[in-house]
Amino acid sequence: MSLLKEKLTQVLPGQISEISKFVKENGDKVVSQVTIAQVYGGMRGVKGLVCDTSEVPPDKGLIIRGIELKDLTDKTPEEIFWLLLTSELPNETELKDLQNELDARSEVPQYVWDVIDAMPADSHPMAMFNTAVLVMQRESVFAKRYTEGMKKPEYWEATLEDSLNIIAKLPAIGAYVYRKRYNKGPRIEPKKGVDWSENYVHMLGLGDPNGDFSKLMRLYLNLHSDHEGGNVSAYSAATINSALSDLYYSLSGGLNGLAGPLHGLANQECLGWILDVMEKFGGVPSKEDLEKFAWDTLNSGKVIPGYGHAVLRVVDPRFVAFRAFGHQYLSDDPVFQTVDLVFNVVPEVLKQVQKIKDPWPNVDAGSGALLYHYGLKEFSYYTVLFSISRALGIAAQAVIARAYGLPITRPKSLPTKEYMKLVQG
Ligand code: CMX
Repeated sequence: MSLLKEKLTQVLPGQISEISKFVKENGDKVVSQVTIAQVYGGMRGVKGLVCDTSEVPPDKGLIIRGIELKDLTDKTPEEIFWLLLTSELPNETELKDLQNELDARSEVPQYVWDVIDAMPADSHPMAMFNTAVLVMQRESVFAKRYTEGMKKPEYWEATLEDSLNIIAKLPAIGAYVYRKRYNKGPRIEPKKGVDWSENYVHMLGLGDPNGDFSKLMRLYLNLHSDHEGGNVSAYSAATINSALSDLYYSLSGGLNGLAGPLHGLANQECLGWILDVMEKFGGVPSKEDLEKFAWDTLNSGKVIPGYGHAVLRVVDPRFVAFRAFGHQYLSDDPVFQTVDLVFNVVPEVLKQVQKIKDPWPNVDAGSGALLYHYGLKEFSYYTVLFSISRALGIAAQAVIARAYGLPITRPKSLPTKEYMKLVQG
């Protein structure tokens, strides 16, 4: 048995009995009221979901299992995955064991490469990546064991198996999508004995002479892993998984949501916006030029990508971490300098637009410039990186949900005329 499964076998029963006691004793307590504005406003702020892996207080940003992100930026994604699942960081032996598990499960079936090869050459990388996840559904341990009559208390174990099997393969799949989609040459075989992020960098084939790109990749795959339960990708995946559709179906579904320009795809849009600015002004713009460009974007009815958030009301700590990396490793890079200037100018512009609730940068505002610096210049690819990371959170949330025995998700909808009647009393 893997040390991760052993740990979960120890910690889950206590959490499950605490929750069942809590619900039994407090089942009729009211925790949220819903206004008509919220019904027609994407359910903003409506408390009605549970997510124990992480939380996002509007004034703080991401907290994973009680630890603020700023205290986790030096961790590897594997450590974050362990933390999301178990509420503790792994010790050295546990981490090594998890990395060995991932190594052992990393071989991607040949048919996945064949399916990617068969897709039109101009497919979006997200369509290629999500198709690859979905096509592997036939490997699902959960689906197989479910048809064999698996008992409900075992659902989480089968979901953990699917999680490890999928996560182990994502760097190779993501790297191949990159090489295939942008004609970078043949697939590169994984390396043995390196961590998840370094292996991904190796398989992308862009080179990493001093190891800095692998450092960025560790940070990138760490920072995008989880963002509580109500964002589009996490919520969609959890809803699909609640129907006991296995993790291949639910992860692929959630990642399709991540492919939207208001969610994960914003990181590709964001670098595009920065490069447009630089092209227009022949390099790093002046403050005045940038301010005008921002207003032109807004006045043309477009959003400024990388700014604003549905929940956050402060600078996203994930942006803070990327910016710190930029200052440490590439402060001379003009694209990064432009990102930094945008951070100084755009919030002041957005503050003047009354309807915008959060004028601050989100996770997508700076990451593209860093990837660009290390030679990953095809920004339509960036959401694939986000997906590889977000798979950690989606998988962890699914394991926990199945351990808690949460039922199928089924909120209530009403026609507009019924809401009108309700309001009229
Ligand atoms: N530029 C221009 N307008 C913006 C804006 C921005 N960066 N952020 C918000 N607004 C607008 C909204 O489009 C909305 O306008 P309408 O009422 O005309 O539709 C209005 O301000 C109110 O929006 P809000 O309540 O402040 O924000 P929402 O919760 O509705 O939306 C988000 C949040 C992220 C979709 C929005 O801020 C946005 O579109 N930002 C740019 C895209 C982006 O960076 N997305 C990545 C988010 C990170 C992630 O993936 O989770």
